[in-house]
Order: sequence, then structure tokens, then C-alpha cells
Amino acid sequence: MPDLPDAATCYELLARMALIRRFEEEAGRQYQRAKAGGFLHLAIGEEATIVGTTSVMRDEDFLIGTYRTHGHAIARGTEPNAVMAELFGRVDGTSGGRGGSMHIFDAARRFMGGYGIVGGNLPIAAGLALASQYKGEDAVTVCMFGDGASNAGNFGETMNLAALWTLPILFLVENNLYGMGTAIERHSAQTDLSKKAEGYGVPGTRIDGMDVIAVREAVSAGLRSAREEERPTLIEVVTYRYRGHSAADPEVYREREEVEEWRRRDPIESFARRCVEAGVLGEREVGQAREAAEATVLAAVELADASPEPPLDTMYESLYALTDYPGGWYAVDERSPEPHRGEHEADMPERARELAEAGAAYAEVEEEGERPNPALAGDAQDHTASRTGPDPEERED
Ligand SMILES: Cc1ncc(C[n+]2csc(CCOP(=O)(O)OP(=O)(O)O)c2C)c(N)n1
Ligand SMILES: [Mg+2]
Repeated sequence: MPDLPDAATCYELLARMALIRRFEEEAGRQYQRAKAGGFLHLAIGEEATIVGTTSVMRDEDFLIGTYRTHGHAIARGTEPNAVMAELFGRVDGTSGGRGGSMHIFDAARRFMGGYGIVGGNLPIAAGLALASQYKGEDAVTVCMFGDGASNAGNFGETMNLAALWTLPILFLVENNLYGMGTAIERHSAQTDLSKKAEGYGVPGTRIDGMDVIAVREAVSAGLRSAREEERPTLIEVVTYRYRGHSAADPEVYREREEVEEWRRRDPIESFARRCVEAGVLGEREVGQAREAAEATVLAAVELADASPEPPLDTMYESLYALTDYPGGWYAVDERSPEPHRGEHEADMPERARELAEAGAAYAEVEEEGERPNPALAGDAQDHTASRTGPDPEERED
């Protein structure tokens, strides 16, 4: 077992994990009260993976995650108030209340989201790393994704380019043993995910994601090889989510005993115990970390609730729309109200207009009997025979 760091670092690790845990418990509660809309994916149980990783990243490094990233943003330094306000859809949220739970984003802290498309963040991460390399920046991109995402096509595409272009990137698979309700043995032929990128030239290691120190050490090594040698690696962090996939998950795919078994290895409890037993932290400091988390989260709820909803007339603000090429009119139509080229029915090709008019005229006519089915009866226009062959009732054999 790797040694514990100094007392101040241990306290910081414990306090961060406790804050994320308490934040997410409260987010779940506020969701039940319909304060937060949309979907809500909680990472309760995965705190050591998140905090272990971010605790050894530098400010200039990029982090990109999935739709389960409230904790990732907080661990990166985003104010819990702003994350809670985003869940509530309020103006003080990280994206002005327009993104919600799945799209937490904080460019100033280089937390690059927040993506709802499984595996969609992988190529974006490669792009971030390519940009750093191109600009000669000393930044590493850490890309976190789930076990399910390792089956997506762009997993292989991204690994190939990362190895080929020697990108300063670290891949971290948060293997919580399920992709929605599908267990890893049922969704991935290779269940040792640390091996999954080796064939592309990205070597991997597997570590215990319930142990914050183990995560820290492995991520430090991965960051070093990305930063100093431009050698991408992959770390499979085996962890577990105690709650369902999202807030609306009846969890019929796993036994209660399995969840209880993982809870006994709780990353926060086990780390607190270890710190106390080693004499690095006292019970008083452990309690203090929990109390601080409680106070911060309650204040975040209060501030989020007091924050106004975005005014309706700001609906079109902050939208990304291409303006030069091709014209961005399909995103925000700022043109004059009359029909424009392609929109006026007189501009339609003659035949399309005739058909549209014939269809409209037909709509007025009462239906008499059944319409012929061209697939069975042959195409009325070219007089070919039926495409499904003779009627089986009429066959002689
Ligand atoms: C491309 C795509 N396919 C399917 C989905 C639906 N979906 C949302 S989450 C999810 C499971 C992903 O599991 P995993 O990568 O293990 O992440 P976890 O939810 O366990 O953190 C799926 C299939 C999606 N969002 N995007
Ligand atoms: Mg998963």
C-alpha cells in the first residue's frame, strides 16, 4: 500500500471527497423536490477516483469528463454554488443555467465539460491535447470516461491518433462495472480495460478506484509520461456507483448485497480510518471536514435558490452559430420575415409542387375501400409483378 502524504494533503483529500459526496446527496434530494430539471447522474462512491486524479493535476492541465461530472468540476475548483445553480437552471450557474447537470463547464479552470454523448469526449480530448502540443504549452489533457464508452468506435480512433501523434494525454476509464443497466461482462468482450488500448500503442494499468492514494500515484505517473515524454497511457480505475445510473433507475440489474459489499469499501470512510489509524489526522479533523462540507452545500442550495432564472429575452444569447461560412441562419434567423429562397413553395421544382397539390386535394376525398398495397400487388406505374412473390395461399407445393 503506498504511503500517506503529509497531514495537510490528507486533510485536503478527505475534505474534497466529503464535499463532493455531500453535494451529490443534496443534488439528489433537490432533484426529488423538482428544483433541478433534466437528468441527474450521481457519482456517489466514485469520489476517490475523481479527487485522486485532480489532486495531482496542474492548473494549466485540461480535464474533460462525461455527464457524471458535478464532482469533477468541484474537484477542479469550480464553486459548488455555481454547480448547484446550474442544476437549478439559474443565471449564476456555470453555464448561466442553460446547460444543466450534464453540461457543467468551467473554461477558466480548464474543466472542459460535461458531455452527454457516450465516448463523444474522447476525440475532443485528443483535440485539446493536440492544441497544447501545437502551441508548445506544457499542459496535459486528462480524459475521463466510463467502461461503456470504451466500446464506442471513437475509443479506438482516439487511441490510435493519441499514440501516433504522441499527444500529451492521459486516459482514465472510470470502470464502475456497468454501462447503464448492462454489466461489464455483458457489454465488453475484454473486461480487463487496461488492455483495451494496448494494440493501438497506448499501454494501460489497472488500479483500485476506491483508494484515493492509489489513484493519485497512478495518475501522477501517467501525467509525468504525458508531460515529459509525450507518451499517452490509459489507467483503468475500478470503482462503483452506489446510486442508479441516473435519478430514474429502478436498478433491477443488480442485487442489493452487491451495493452493500462495495459500500463496505467506501473510499471516504476507509481513507478517514486509515488517516486516523496512522495518526496523520485526528477524529476532530475528520469531523471538521464533514461539517465544512455540510455548511458549504447548504449555502450552495440557498444561493442557487436565490439566483434568478435567465430572462426569456436572453434565450438567443451565448449560442454558437456559424456566421460566415456556411451562413448561420438555421441557428438564429435574423432575416426579414417574408419567405426566402428555398422556403417559398413557388421555388419548389414543378413536379414536387404538383405532387404536394395532388396530395392536398386527395386529403379532401373520402376514402372508399382499401388502398392497393404496391409491394403486394405490383407497382401500378411500371406494371412489374409483385415484389414479394406469389401469394403463399396460391402456391401449389
Ligand atoms: C452515443 C451514445 N449512445 C448511447 C447513449 C445512452 N447512454 C447514456 S449513459 C450510457 C451508459 C454509459 O456507461 P459508461 O460509459 O460505463 O458510463 P457510466 O454511466 O457508468 O458513468 C448510455 C448507453 C448516449 N448518451 N450516447
Ligand atoms: Mg460505467
